[in-house]
Amino acid sequence: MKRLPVPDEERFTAAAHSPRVTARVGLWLAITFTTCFVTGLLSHLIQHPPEWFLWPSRPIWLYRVTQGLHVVAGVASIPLLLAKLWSVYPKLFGKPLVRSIPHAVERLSILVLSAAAFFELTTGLLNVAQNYPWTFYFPQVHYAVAWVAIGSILVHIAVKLPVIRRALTRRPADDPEPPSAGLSRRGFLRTTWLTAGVSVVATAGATVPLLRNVSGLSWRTGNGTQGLPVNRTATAAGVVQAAQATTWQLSVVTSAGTRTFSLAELRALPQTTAELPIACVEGWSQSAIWRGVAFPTLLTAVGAQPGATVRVSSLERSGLYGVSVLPGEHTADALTLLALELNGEVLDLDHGFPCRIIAPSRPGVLQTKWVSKLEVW
Ligand SMILES: Nc1nc2c(c(=O)[nH]1)N[C@H]1C(S)=C(S)[C@@H](COP(=O)(O)O)O[C@H]1N2
Ligand SMILES: [Mo]
Repeated sequence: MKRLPVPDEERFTAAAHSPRVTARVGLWLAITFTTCFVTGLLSHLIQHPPEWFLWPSRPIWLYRVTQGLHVVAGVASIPLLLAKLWSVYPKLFGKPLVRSIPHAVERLSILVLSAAAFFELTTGLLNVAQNYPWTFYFPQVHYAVAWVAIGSILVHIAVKLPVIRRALTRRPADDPEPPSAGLSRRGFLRTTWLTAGVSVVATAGATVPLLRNVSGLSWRTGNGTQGLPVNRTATAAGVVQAAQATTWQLSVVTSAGTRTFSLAELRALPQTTAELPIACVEGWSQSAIWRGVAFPTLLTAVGAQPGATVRVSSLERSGLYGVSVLPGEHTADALTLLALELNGEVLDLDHGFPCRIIAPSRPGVLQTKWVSKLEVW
């Protein structure tokens, strides 16, 4: 007698190839991906604000938290995604390849979803680890693919809802562990949570001061002059001479004309001291004590209104971060500083000497260093 061939799908006997496991890991993945999407969208909007968008300057740690969450949730997603793919991969061998139109849509959406998710996690991780290997290309593509990822996740969840509901509501007694050598479902899930947890702790120190010493992978914290990391040095920015020139002055352009200030004149204005974090889009953040001229003070001194929009230009001509715009919420905030000092010393050249922007709840990329011109709109 001829034996029936074993269906391909059933050759995979590990306990973790089960909807119970897939749905549980999937639930967590949905949470981490949504967190990444929302916080990433916020970061994008802050850097490219449309007319209707308003990002508050308080609490001062707001961006530090949203961007820290972005990176931590992204890191946690890596083991979760791998675990989920591992639990479902035998399905890829299911035959026939396409059973119906909905089934075809489902398979296609899973392909797009996995590709987009992998792309987001690897580009994000490399960006965090390597300090802008793709300066310009990265943020745009990472942002565009995020929409593809979230869209295909929604399709996937909609299609799978009945399976997900069944898998999450059935009691283990109704769905006993299959007899199999190797890791049980529970063991697999525990290993997955543990790996995700360890990954989080390993990177969270980049933004959570208490974890700094246990986070092996908290890149770029504490190294750099005056106790703060430096992403772009004065040498890399090509501003060493211009920043130290005795002729340096700050131009402030208003509708009434241009006022210039020497460094001594800036120092003679009333000074404000504030503890504020630098919160880089890469996820690291670190607090420091800054001292300088508050924007409301500076704007009043040139006859402009606090709350006006200010365009900030750096001495740096080549880079992408040489110009930034301070919106009204920030120029009206007494903690938005044109900083002259850091941690009790004159600003180091690498931190933006003679002066730099430091404002509460703002991405690091917008904390422009080596400022030379302010235009008040
Ligand atoms: N002119 C200029 N300002 C800049 C940058 C830059 O490349 N050029 N990098 C920004 C980025 S990405 C960050 S995170 C902060 C880091 O500030 P720090 O080097 O003082 O820590 O500076 C910001 N200011
Ligand atoms: Mo940054």
